[in-house]
Amino acid sequence: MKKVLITGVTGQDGAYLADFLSKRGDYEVFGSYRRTSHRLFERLESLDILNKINLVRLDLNDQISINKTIKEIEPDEIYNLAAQSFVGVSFEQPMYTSEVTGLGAMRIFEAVKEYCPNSRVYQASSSEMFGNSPGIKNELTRLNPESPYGIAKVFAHKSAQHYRKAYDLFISCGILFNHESPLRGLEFVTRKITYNISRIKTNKKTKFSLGNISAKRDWGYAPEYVEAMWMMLQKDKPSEYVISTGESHSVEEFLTDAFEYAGLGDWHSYVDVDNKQYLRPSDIDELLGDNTKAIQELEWKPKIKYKELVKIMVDADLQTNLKN
Ligand code: NAP
Ligand code: F7E
Repeated sequence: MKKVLITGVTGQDGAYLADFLSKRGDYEVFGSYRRTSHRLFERLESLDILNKINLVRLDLNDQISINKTIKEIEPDEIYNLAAQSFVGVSFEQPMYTSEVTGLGAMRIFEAVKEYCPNSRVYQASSSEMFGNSPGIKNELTRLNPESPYGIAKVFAHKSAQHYRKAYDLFISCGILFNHESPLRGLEFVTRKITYNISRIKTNKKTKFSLGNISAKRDWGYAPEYVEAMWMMLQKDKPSEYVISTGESHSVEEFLTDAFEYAGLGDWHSYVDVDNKQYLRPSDIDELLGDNTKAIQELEWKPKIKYKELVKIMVDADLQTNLKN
């Protein structure tokens, strides 16, 4: 059995990756979480895999816990998914975001260099690093971040490349575009829309607010994206890969399609937009990814595209809300 460590196993991607790897049958899965005053394993429970994961306590702000974990487990593969991942909050907490999302990744690479240099490492890079660089984005597009989160991810991405070159570590970076699912955090725009639709449908709410609905994103399906992470670590050499669907849609389109699919019709009577609370000091107009390298070198291809994703997320939230 190979040993794998997933940092951020309580998050959306951590849960799906743990599910994928534990079902393969050839991995002993270790997943890291940080100590809180309440239980935070609902995603792992919803996938019915909590008892398949060896949970370890680790905080990306604490080098000691990182060193101890990596030294003790000596993982064959490490997926660094932990981060302060919400772009909106990164404007309010730029230093904290830099500590966790930026320096936190470097702390992992440093521990790998010292204690486990043969581990293969996946770093969760992000399309947010491109900012408003023009056109469709690939692995060579200029990094031009528009948020403290994007800046922290660039730091982590460049650190990954540095540790790879200087110390010959196997670190691959997945430049993932937005990927969503029924397990997406409630504050991200797609889930916010589908969750609120389910509340409106069940008469628990009448209205909600959004910010900039003209922004366009390349939205894919999270369970497929975690498989691409694994594929990257099975290659002979580490590299960077854009993972995207190659289609972009605006928040307004998502809103329109989700309301229509849920049978609520026109969203205008339920949603107020351009609400100051949700507008960012700077935003990215459009993120659209060119996934040619992933298709050619990883033989990875997205199957679930935008329309199907809207349906999956609306159906899942409606089902859960009808039960509660
Ligand atoms: P997520 O749902 O927000 O999960 C983030 C995970 O990081 C959670 O398990 C969280 O723990 C953990 N975490 C936060 N701060 C930590 C700290 N100081 N120490 C240790 N763990 C900490 O994010 P996701 O959507 O699964 O994304 C996974 C990774 O991919 C992130 O690095 C994100 O930035 C990156 N990414 C995501 C997307 C996307 O569209 N989803 C696209 C590109 C890149 P708690 O549960 O305790 O909060
Ligand atoms: O925003 C606009 C918002 O927060 C998408 C993270 O996983 O993907 C994600 O970051 C767009 C933005 O995702 C609301 O201004 C309008 O233009 O769902 P989001 P994000 O910022 O693209 C990248 C690739 C990551 O790496 C990140 O970790 O939607 N928007 N109104 C809104 N966004 C939110 N959250 N809430 C609103 O009310």
